[in-house]
Amino acid sequence: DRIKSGTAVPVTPPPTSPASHHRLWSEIDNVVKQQVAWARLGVGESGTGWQLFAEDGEMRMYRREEEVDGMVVDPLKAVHIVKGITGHEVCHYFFSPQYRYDWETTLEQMTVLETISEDTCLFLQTHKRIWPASQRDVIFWSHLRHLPNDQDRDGPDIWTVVNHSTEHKDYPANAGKCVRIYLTVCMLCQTRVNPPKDGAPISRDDISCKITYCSVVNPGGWAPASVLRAVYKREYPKFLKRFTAYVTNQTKDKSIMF
Ligand code: 16C
Repeated sequence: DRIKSGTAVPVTPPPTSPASHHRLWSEIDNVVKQQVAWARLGVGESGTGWQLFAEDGEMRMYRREEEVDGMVVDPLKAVHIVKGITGHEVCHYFFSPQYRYDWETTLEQMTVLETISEDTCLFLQTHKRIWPASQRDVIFWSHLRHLPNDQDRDGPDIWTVVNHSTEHKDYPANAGKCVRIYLTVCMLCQTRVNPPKDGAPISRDDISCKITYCSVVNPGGWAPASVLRAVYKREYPKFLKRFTAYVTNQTKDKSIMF
């Protein structure tokens, strides 16, 4: 009301994200930067230290065997190349709550606890129980970010989604039937475009997306190591194949979202 037309309004630089005034912002920004750097390293030329445990077409999944206090926390890195989709599209479907039940097969219930901004949400999820362990739940913030390639004009932009565990006063850990798990997940995407020679518009045949998916999940409480390793060896490949097929299917008749 007090700003009448013609009144000078102080100009402040725009925030990097609409979420930048939130209490979690400095953590979000730090974890995202770390995770992007970690994902960009890939598994190295020779894959040193990384064990290949699943392979299907262009998809490769690697893990390191690690335990903390006797609990399996094996870090995972996966790389995949999918034709016909962009990194922006992959991240849009991975981040947005309205699609999650379509592709997340281990999910029992998802609640959006807070929409911090259009690129940042707080989620509570319960997942299916694995016998003989207790059911698990998780609270995490999820942040979608576009990193334009300023240095190398021919290099691809990056689109990324980072999910990282946090706490919420209304949902204390291990208070009900679920054991709280702790996770850090990064989906990092680079789109490659093969420009058509005749100057024709770019079609889905001309694009592919390189996906790097990194994850560390701490089961939060007792679960047999053999069961845990058997479950993730089955579930991670299933997830990445199903999810990318979902994105391909959702986007095939839509215009390309670069
Ligand atoms: O990144 C993924 N999804 C995101 C959006 O949901 C988000 C959430 C990740 C939750 C991953 C942990 C889920 C563990 C639940 C237990 C598994 C139930 C299996 C049921 C079989 C009937 O980042 C995609 C995530 C892909 C999930 C792969 C599963 C990884 C298992 C790790 C071991 C968890 C410990 C379970 C202790 C009993």
